[in-house]
Amino acid sequence: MEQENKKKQQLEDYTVEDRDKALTTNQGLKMSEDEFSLKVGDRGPTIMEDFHFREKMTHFDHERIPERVVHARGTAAHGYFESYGDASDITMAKFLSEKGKQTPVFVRFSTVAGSRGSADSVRDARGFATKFYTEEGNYDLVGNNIPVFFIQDAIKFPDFVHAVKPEPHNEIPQAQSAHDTFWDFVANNQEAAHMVMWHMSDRSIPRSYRMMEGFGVNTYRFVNEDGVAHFVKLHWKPVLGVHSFVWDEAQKIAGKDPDFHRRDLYDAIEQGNYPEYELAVQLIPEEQEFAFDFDILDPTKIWPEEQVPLRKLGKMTLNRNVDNFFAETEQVAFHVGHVVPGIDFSNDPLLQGRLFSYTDTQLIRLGGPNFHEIPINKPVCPFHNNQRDGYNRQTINRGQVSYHKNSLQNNTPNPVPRANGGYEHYQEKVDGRKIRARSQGFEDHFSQARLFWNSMTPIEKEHIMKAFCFEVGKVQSMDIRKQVVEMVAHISHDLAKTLAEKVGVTATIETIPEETEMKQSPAVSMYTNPIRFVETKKVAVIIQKGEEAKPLIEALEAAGIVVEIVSDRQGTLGDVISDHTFDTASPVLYDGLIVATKFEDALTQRKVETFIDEVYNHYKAIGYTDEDVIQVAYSKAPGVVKGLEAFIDALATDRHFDREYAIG
Ligand code: HDE
Repeated sequence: MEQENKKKQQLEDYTVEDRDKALTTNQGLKMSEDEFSLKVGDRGPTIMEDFHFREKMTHFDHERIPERVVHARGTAAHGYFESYGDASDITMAKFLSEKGKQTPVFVRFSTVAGSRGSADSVRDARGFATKFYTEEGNYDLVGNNIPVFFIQDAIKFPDFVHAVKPEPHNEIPQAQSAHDTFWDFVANNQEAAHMVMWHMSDRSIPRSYRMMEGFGVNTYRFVNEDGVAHFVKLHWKPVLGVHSFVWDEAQKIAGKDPDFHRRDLYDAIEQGNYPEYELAVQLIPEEQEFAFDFDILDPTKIWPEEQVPLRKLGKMTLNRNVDNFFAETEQVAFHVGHVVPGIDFSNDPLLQGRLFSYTDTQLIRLGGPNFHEIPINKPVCPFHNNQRDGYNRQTINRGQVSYHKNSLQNNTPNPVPRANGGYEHYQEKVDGRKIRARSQGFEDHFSQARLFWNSMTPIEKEHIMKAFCFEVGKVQSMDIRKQVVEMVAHISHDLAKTLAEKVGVTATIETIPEETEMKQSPAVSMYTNPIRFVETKKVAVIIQKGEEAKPLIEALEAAGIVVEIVSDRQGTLGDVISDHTFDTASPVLYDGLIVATKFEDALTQRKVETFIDEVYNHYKAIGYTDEDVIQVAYSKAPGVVKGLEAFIDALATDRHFDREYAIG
């Protein structure tokens, strides 16, 4: 249960209710008319005097701010984090210091490449950025749903982003990596190999923001009161488990409901189905920095969970939607440098560059240095310093003094020592020559790409292979296709051979030595230990008459399933309400389907069958009430079942992939 939420209280001071109020200008002047501009005669020109018109139009003309250069498309929610216990043995961060301690949070999920108006279900990594409003200041954990990244050094980030964004000459394609510049970048910057394997896997088409993991990606440090430090990687584990679309479905959803993930999160929270994620940490003591066969500072490497186990620290619950998308979701400003005592950095060269980029980008995006005063970004603890002025300054700092050191104000605001909560950077000893080079430990680009491939179940391998064929098949340049195949041959000859054949290139695969070592990390597979559940899954029920459907619908709802009725019309059907027709609903928007009727009208029945086909082709659970309503071939297939109990069981399995081999 959530206790008092300080952030919620703070935001209330800024939240305005416009309902039942008189319309005024921004100066508070009540207006008698808002439909007509001030004119000379009712057919004459508008006159300059019309301050109301000018104010309204000028405000409108300036409504837009630049979208985020990456992660432009996102959605967010409020919630709280609760610590499982006392983690003071590893970090002095106060929000982790006692069991049951709660901290308000704000989380923004996003896609990376697409513009603000692009579709949610595209193939992409997802951002997972959390702002903890702690008593010691804001702590931002700015992560993704994939644990590695495309590049090793931040200086390449502009190149990578230029390559994945729409191509500059014609701004095509939107929110997709299936184009020449992306794959040209990958083939020529082979540190991307591991990330590309994750990107081609089902991880990059998550079913829901509620059902994906989050990873800090970079290596950070935890430091305790005694100054003892560990290298750490941070993880979010969704309580519902990790679940994905299939590719054909994801592409169709992009058209049928481009807001799918946004809507899914919003609806779940409105319905009281609060998404939950556990925060976990992997710890490597300082003295074991070089004890692994990968470099622990390399952001293209995971720390296999089997080698470095997870320690769970607490749970986050998202329980409140935003009141205003722009004010909160759009204006929230995350930064990896927003830390609290006990959390510190490593020399991971991607992280070092991120430490510069995040504040810098807010300056242009939010229009100046006072973005920390925007309500969503404001800490819930007091903040005092000698920074002053700038565009849109809101704080009214009283007094004569805005400098340090001073005597007029008894030398305050004053820095405080670590013992009193002052942040002190970890005193790492660093020694070296200035050099622009890749560290030797960062040179191996393929071992973990292979580790990932070897850890996949057959169906995951097949999906990766198909994703490669799709993406590389969209590349126009045959030379780039060939380069990608040759790169993939360093990961798996089988994968490279299939790819070469499917995309029509002859590549020199045999000359690349085939790796025989078959290391695995089962934790990276989505399907090795899937979590089965039905609560919050969305099911369409096809009926004609309401009377017979009510008990069925009530039973589904009692199991926590979200039900929508689809029929040949909307509105009252007996004692239930039909939500959709076959035109307003789409089979790709549901996790499962129950067919409870057959329509006499041939055209309508054709629509039902098309609906069933699509749910079937995406391997989703299908229930039927009677043999007459379903085709015989389907009724014998895995995951197509008669009766409620069998359906609930079938729905708990996300996808019945064995269907592909059962018939057809
Ligand atoms: Fe970001 N990233 N990033 N990034 N990133 C931004 O900041 C950057 C990286 C991530 O919901 C930008 O406010 C550099 C890794 C998320 O508001 C920008 C590098 C990871 C979000 C920026 C990286 C991320 C951003 C754009 C390589 C996973 C959205 C707008 C050195 C751990 C946050 C903004 C939100 C946003 C820079 C790489 C996650 C430009 C230079 C790795 C979730 O500052």
